[in-house]
Amino acid sequence: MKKRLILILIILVIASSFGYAFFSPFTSNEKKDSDGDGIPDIYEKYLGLNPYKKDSVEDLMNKLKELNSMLINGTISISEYNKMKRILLFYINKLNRTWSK
Ligand SMILES: [Ca+2]
Ligand SMILES: [Ca+2]
Repeated sequence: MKKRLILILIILVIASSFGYAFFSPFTSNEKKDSDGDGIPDIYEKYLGLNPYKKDSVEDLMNKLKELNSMLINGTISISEYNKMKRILLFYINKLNRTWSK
């Protein structure tokens, strides 16, 4: 009786870890980095970068400048700007750290 309960528990744990892999937003899809520049494809698409061409810190800085002028021109909302800026700064930081190693 106890053995059966343990078996059911084990099956539940395995099933839920599979479920996690299927439904988690942080799956391989999110981490997929086609050009290997350290920025996942989904963020590149979101930021308007090319997911199949390596981007450098300079490219990201240029994107940031572009966003700044978009904000001034009113072609981007402040919340969208903040979201994109946060992602850009994160990857500028990350690439800087990778390069200085
Ligand atoms: Ca990339
Ligand atoms: Ca890229």
